[in-house]
Amino acid sequence: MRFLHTADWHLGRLFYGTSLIEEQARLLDQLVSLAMERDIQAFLIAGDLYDRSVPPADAVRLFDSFLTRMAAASIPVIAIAGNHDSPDRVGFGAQLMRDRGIHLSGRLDVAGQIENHSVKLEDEHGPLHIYSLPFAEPAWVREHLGRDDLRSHESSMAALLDLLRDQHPAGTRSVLLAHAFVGGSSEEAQETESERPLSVGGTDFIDASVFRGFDYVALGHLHRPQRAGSDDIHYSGSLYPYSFSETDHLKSIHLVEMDARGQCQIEKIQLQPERTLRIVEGLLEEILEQAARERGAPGQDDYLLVRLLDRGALLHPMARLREFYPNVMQLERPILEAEIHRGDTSAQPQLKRSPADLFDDFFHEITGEHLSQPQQQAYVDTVEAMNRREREGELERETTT
Ligand SMILES: [Mn+2]
Repeated sequence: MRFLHTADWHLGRLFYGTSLIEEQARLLDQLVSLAMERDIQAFLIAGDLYDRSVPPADAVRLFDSFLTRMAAASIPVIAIAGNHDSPDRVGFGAQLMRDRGIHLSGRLDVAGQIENHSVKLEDEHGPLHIYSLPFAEPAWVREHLGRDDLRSHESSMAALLDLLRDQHPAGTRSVLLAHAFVGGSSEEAQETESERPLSVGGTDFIDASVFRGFDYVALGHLHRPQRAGSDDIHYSGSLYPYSFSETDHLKSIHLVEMDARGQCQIEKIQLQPERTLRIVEGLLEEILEQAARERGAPGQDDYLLVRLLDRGALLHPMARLREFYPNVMQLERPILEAEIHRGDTSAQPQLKRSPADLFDDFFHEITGEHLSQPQQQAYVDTVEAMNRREREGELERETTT
């Protein structure tokens, strides 16, 4: 069995207010060509199909065109909703599309039967069962399974996987699609700046051992391609770098070849975006001189973070840079920032702190006290309820991070 594993497309993403839809469309063209050339038997997408629960029309059109091309080529597509997707919107028409080999899992619904979350494919070695678990908050799983003990992402996932294992025919091969934060340890799992945390308070981390028994686990959520605690569990990484913390990633797609015993050979195929993200660092005049020399060379319209190492005032640096580099998205002045924040150790690491910790800082700033346990819980409950409403499409969120 030969299949492609990809994830975190984030179609419709805005990057500093600029739509990336053209880049995304070109990359999907590459994926379709690859699927045909390598004669794959299934195409897996492990969540975050869209960037928002209410995606822009051009993103929906692009996904529609992708599915249509795959159906026309008779290549089965198995896709799940991620934490950025609206479960019901992703699930629209799912029953109708199944007959055409398009398997979309939007809302998690495993009570009693798992038909909507499993696809049986055949190859020369026999059957292969592909299970798809869309992202679901522990609160939903708890209610859905009527299990009051499920309080964490890890215990919820473990309960769902037990259900799948119970129904899996012994001796046959299996693949699982999931959207979660998984690894050998939370320190090893490498996050970037473009993932939205799955949990506001508490931990969203799931130990890789919870996934034992599946021949291949195709994960989405972490945007850096990586192995997750075991040789059978992988993140393909995102379609495109969605933050400047990802400029060193080689974004790729996993071509997986599974043998008769379920052993997998993985080939990472690199994606070739036309415009990419780059960081340019130096003195303003040096950067401008170099840009003038290289005028017309490829890469000038890449999306840039320019880190200016000058001291003192500069006149219109952004406008001057954009004469050569039209897509400068962000300017940084690390030396000035270091001077401003000298002695203020909280300035930089704040980026890495959880929303709950930041809120506690704010509360402390205002009241001089830290949040009590019940207050902390009230904060977490409120934000989680807001996130849930946003995914359900009841609350429009204008800005995406
Ligand atoms: Mn994502």
